Amino acid sequence: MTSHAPSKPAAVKDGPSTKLPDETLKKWLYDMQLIREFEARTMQAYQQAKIGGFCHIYSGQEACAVGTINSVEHHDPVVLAYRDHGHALARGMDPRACMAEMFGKVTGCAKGKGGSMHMFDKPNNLFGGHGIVGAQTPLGAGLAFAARYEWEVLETGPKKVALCYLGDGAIDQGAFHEALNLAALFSLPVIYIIENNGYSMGTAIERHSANPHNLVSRALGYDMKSLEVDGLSILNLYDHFKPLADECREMQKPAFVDLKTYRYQGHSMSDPQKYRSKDEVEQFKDRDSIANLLDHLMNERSCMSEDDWKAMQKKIKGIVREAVEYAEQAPEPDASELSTDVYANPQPNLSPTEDYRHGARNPLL
Ligand SMILES: Cc1ncc(C[n+]2csc(CCOP(=O)(O)OP(=O)(O)O)c2C)c(N)n1
Ligand SMILES: [Mg+2]
Repeated sequence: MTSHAPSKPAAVKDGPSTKLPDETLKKWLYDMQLIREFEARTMQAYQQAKIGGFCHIYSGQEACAVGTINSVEHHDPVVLAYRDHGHALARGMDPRACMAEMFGKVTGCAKGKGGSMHMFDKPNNLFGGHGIVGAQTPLGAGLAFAARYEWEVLETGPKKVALCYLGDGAIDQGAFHEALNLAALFSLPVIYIIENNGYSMGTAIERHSANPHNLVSRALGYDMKSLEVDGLSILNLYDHFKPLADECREMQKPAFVDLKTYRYQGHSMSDPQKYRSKDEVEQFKDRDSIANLLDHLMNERSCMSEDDWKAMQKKIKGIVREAVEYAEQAPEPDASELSTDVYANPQPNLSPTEDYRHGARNPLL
């Protein structure tokens, strides 16, 4: 049994979330419930063999994606691991494109070629889900390098901060530490967000990681700012994460965040979950992030009624049902698509300047 999460959410006292309008918090509730409903229908479609391949469900972790993505600007790049449907929806991906991708259909966000683990959406600055554990961590540094280079050297873009998500199972990967080192050395504006759900597949964090209750100590080794926060309360998360994200953008420097969370479903759709008890899952469900925010809106802000909540749930059910129908009806990709998109086209606006290409000193050092 994992013991990684704090026992109850920390209270919010005059944090930045208290100044947010009711409508913003209602939109967060909507986004979290959209993810929850989307995942329920994804599981159903998977069980009906309409979705194939690996599929990892995000239910339980919704506050992490919604709280962090809403702490930054839409132009800030996001890169993540394979448990990626929730982030894609929180970033604004059309649920139909997300579902069609899982169905392997041509109208999916990656033309049906990526599937569940590879949600990619350039217009929404979402640089993909990645299946190799930790593989996205150097990409996070690279996205931050490009962003800072565009802002500082080319003077073609605003100050940005990149968000790079990974699981607790990725923090002991070599690539992760190499990326942290470079992010600190080059002062890259990237936040490494550990969605610490306490398990790497069926292995509890106490069994897969040394010093499992002090993940932020990894950041100390790189003299990097860090934060450990309860990721089940979206308000608490926002109150701590938002100022950090603002600081990373302003100072153009990296940070490391240990977000304590929990997943309700198994690691993937084919996990019998023998490594944890039903009681443990129920204990976390008692602290559910959606119920937590709903309670705040109904009883503390008094800006939502039972009927409002029912109407919101009904609307979301309709949107997700429509996404499934859209995915079912969309055409399969043509066989000729097998040999397209294998290599990327050069990205002229990300090319280094001539000086830098010919071995000049890294302009960001
Ligand atoms: C380099 C590498 N090693 C092993 C795997 C197999 N694998 C897939 S997911 C996973 C667990 C990762 O857990 P975590 O990072 O905590 O993410 P979570 O599934 O909890 O979101 C492992 C070991 C892999 N995909 N890549
Ligand atoms: Mg994990």
